[in-house]
Amino acid sequence: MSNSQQPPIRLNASLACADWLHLADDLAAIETAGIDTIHIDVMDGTFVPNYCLNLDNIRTVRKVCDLPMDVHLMIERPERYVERFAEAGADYIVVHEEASPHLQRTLTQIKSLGIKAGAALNVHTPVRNLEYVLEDIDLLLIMTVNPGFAGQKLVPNTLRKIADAREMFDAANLAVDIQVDGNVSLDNTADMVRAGANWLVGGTSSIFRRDLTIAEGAARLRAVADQARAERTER
Ligand code: S6P
Ligand code: MG
Repeated sequence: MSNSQQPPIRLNASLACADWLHLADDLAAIETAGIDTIHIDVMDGTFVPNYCLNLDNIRTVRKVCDLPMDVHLMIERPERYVERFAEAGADYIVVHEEASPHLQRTLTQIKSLGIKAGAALNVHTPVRNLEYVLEDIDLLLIMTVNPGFAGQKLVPNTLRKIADAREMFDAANLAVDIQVDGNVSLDNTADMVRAGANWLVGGTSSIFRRDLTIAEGAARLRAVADQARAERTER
């Protein structure tokens, strides 16, 4: 597959990092800033040592925001809940390979609800674990930190994993979105995009920084990503 067929760069705002005391303002700013999607982190306190957003949060956001929502389920046995997240308004549901004993069945279940299906990989999980479900995936989420918390540092070996994943999709002639999640900062984004990522989850290190507005953070993230994509295309 040629580089010109790579999926487009997309900016994704990680809503857990928004200012929840002024959520309506932040949602309006996200839409005005030209951000493509809203990233919803869901945690169960077991698969990851934390709790985060929930079904009611998604329903509330859906009422006031038209942007597509991707729901990142960091929960054990996600197949128990995908129907409810679909009903709540998810456009993409992403489940972890490590939490889904019958991943192919769960991806098929998500698609049967009329929404896009994604698989997520923890830092230590190799891309080859997805080798036999490539055609079932609309989106691959590569964790670039250990899931559970915002504000962490990039695990550097995950850059190699992004490149391995893009190579695997190219070899299969599939233009699948590769989403990166965790410390997708203004410094790290160029390396991620050059490696083959196209869908960027922005949290405290880019879109929701204390020293920048949402519009400024998003504009800088987009500029860094576009430049890196141009460099990748020239290769
Ligand atoms: C982490 C979660 C992520 C974070 C996001 C934070 O478990 O899945 O979506 O919310 O990565 O971004 P940052 O820039 O603070 O690392
Ligand atoms: Mg996430």
